[in-house]
Order: sequence, then structure tokens, then C-alpha cells
Amino acid sequence: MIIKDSHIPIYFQLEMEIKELIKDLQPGDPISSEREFSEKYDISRMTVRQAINNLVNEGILVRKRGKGTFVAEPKVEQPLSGLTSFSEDMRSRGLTPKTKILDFQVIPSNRSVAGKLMIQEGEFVYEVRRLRLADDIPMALETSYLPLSLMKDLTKEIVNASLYDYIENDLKQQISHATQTLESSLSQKQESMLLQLKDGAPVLLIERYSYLGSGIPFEYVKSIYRGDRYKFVIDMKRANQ
Ligand code: 16G
Repeated sequence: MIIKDSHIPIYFQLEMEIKELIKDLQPGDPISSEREFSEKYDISRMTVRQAINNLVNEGILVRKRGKGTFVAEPKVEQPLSGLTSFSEDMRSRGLTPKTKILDFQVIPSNRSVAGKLMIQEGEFVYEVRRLRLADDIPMALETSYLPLSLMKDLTKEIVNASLYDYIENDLKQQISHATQTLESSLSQKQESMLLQLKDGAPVLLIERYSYLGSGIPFEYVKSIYRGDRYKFVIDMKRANQ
């Protein structure tokens, strides 16, 4: 129901109304058109458009050109407590992980990468750019720097499958901990193309430094995750508990 003389903006009331309506729908189901909403609630189409835009930006609805507006797939929820790999994350949700390698080369580290991996500037590192997909939907774009000295026989085939699996099961090394930062950002041209987003769509920029049991950093990764497909979940404990 929409109350016109309420202090709550009408577009916001409509957002709430649509969120309720789509509880009974499935991902991919169409919602009513702007005109239908505008007639049903006797409100302007501009107000309807504003509400729908907000829900599209939140990743709750998707617009398909020439087809209409549909209920979006639910976001992938990723807990930030465990140190997991992309492959593990996707499998644990019943999705099939896939990788497209965009770049795989050995380069001398520059000062910034060397500092992050605690190696000498100029020491060789693999630079691996991967597009990560789940059930064929692009989810993230990752650029990893990995010291050559720690994994001399790394190949494209290995990073096409799972890096963490290789480290633990082939190199028999223990992956111990990581530090990760998350920031919001807007997708740039090439990222948008690869992630199938509009230019300037919201994305999450994630940097991860991961360490072996011996305390040696084995990767520095910069990733861009689709803001409309991801939701990070953090469990918190009050200090005195
Ligand atoms: C995740 C990690 C990335 C790691 C990758 C290994 C984040 C932000 N990044 O994508 O650092 O290299 O998993 O996945 O979570 P893999 O074992 O499937 O190659």
C-alpha cells in the first residue's frame, strides 16, 4: 500500500512494496511494467522509474533492454571469516567455477609488488590475470602476483583450475592466513566489458595478501568483484564476550 501524504517518499514506499511482491517470485521472473505500477498505485511514471532504478542498483532487479525488468539472481554471500579459494566458494554454493586466463607471464617485480611480497625488487613473479566465472556468469577479475621462487613449475593449466589446490596438494604447503581490504569502486571500460557490466557500475575492489604457514607471503591479489552479485558477510564479536 502507498500512503501519499506520508513523510516517507513515495518512491521509497514503492521500493518496499516491490520487495514484498517479489518474495513470491523466482529469479528471472518479470515484474510489472512502469506503466502498470503507475496505474495501479496512481503515481507518476518518474516516481516508479526512480524506485525501479534504485532496486536495479541494489542488484535486486535487472533490466533487459527491450524486454522489461526481472527479478535478479540472489547475490552470492561470502563470509569473510574463513580463508577460502574462489573454487571452494563457488562449489560450496552449488555453482560450477570456471576460469578464463587473460594473461599469464613471468615478469621482474616492480618496487610495489616486491614490497608487498617481501622480496627484492626485480625478483621474478608470475603475473596472472583471470576472469572467474560461476555457472558461466562472470563474477570477478583477479590479477595475482606470485613469487616464481615459491612455485617454479606453475602453469596456465594449474591456474585454470585452482591455485590453492595446487599449493596445498601439489606443493604440500600450508596456507595459513591472509589480510584483505575491501573498497567500493566503479567499473572501468575494460572491466565492464569482461564482467558484462555497464561502464561505471558499482564494483568491489579487493586486495589480498596471503601467507604460508612459514609466514612467507605467497600471493598478492587485486580483484574486482561485481557489486550486483556479491554480498560479504562479517561475523562480529564484542570484545568483552
Ligand atoms: C580467491 C581469492 C584469491 C585467490 C583465489 C584462489 C578473494 C578476494 N581472492 O579468489 O586471492 O588467489 O581465491 O582461487 O577471495 P583458486 O584456488 O580457485 O585459484
